[in-house]
Amino acid sequence: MTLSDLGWDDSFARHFQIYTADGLVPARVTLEHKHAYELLGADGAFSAVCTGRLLHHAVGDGAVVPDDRAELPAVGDWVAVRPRPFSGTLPPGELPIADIHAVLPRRTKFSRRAPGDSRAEQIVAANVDTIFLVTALDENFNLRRIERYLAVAWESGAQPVVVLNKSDLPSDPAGARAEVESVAIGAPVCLVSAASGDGLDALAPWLEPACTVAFLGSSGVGKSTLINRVLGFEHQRTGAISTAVHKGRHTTTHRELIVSPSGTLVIDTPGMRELQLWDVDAGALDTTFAEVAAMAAGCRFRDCSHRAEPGCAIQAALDDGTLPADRWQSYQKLQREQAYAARKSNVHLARETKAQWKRLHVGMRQKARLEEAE
Ligand SMILES: Nc1nc2c(ncn2[C@@H]2O[C@H](COP(=O)(O)OP(=O)(O)OP(=O)(O)O)[C@@H](O)[C@H]2O)c(=O)[nH]1
Ligand SMILES: [Mg+2]
Ligand SMILES: [Zn+2]
Repeated sequence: MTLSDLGWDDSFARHFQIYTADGLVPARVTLEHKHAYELLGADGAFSAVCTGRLLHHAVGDGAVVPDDRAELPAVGDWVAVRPRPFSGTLPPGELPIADIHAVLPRRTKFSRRAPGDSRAEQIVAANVDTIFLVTALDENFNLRRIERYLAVAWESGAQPVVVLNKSDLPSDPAGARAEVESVAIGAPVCLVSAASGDGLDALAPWLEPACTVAFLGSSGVGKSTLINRVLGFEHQRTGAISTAVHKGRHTTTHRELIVSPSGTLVIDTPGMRELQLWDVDAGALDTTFAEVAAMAAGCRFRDCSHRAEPGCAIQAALDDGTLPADRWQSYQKLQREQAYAARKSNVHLARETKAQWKRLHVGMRQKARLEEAE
């Protein structure tokens, strides 16, 4: 495999230039364990760990700064590595080892607030071209969740495509699709059944060689089943062994990048229980809710709060039903969450800046003292 088969391009090559003199080589992260990674490069696969320096930089000056986890490699990342020299032959099944020295700037990133830590950003997948937002047409079906996923997907920089799976289940799949189309502005909607194979051809335009596509969505919607279909073989075991409370289910536990036989770079992810916004800017919300933003532009007052002002286009649209009340509520909810996330990350940023100043200051004082002593 060449680097371009793995999605490498001129822009990554430019960012990599500073590492070539050190004898580092580029590779892409294909699997993320807790503290170890698997990589794929021009010379094949590696098992890899981060250098102390990368970890140290990532976690700050001794103190663990959770936000900076986002600076550590994630699946889909391009990294600069040094393969460890070894002689002889490796035992079967074992990969040569490499040390990760740096993470190249990401072209796109899908991130969320890390569960259980409101200040930490978690990168779900990096350098993705297309995001398949997978929902199942079963009891999991929820328009509001789709809006939430779309907002994060637009922010990521990748193209979102809504994949409605399990079209074999409902009595009116076309009706469900129309409902989704009414909220998924700017994102194609594909109706498929991974079980029967129906509609899968519609995904082909995004499954080009050397393109990276990530499957995201709640647990059990059929991401791995769809991926097995795309690959044409069973990479991940899926499905229920016993239906009793998900016991024995082959639920995906790791984020993983798989190269399909036709050369598409496919990322499987474990189902997400919560998708809390992380630094989604107002622009991504306005893309997701394009028609709401357009309506609001028609309000008489530019700073209209859309509550009781005269000439409020939003209130008028709510009254005559052009704007469904639950879509408006969903927009407001995500807006509040976005404002909250922005405040949180600003507080953290302010604290970081202060810490940096302090370090700089201490450094300067030390230098002055040394100069005095000389
Ligand atoms: N009826 C029906 N069932 C499906 C379809 N696609 C997947 N399933 C079933 O849905 C269940 C979950 O499928 P998975 O592919 O494991 O779901 P997943 O999204 O990968 O789940 P996690 O790995 O936990 O995130 C399995 O029992 C599949 O057989 C479909 O199109 N129709
Ligand atoms: Mg899975
Ligand atoms: Zn208004």
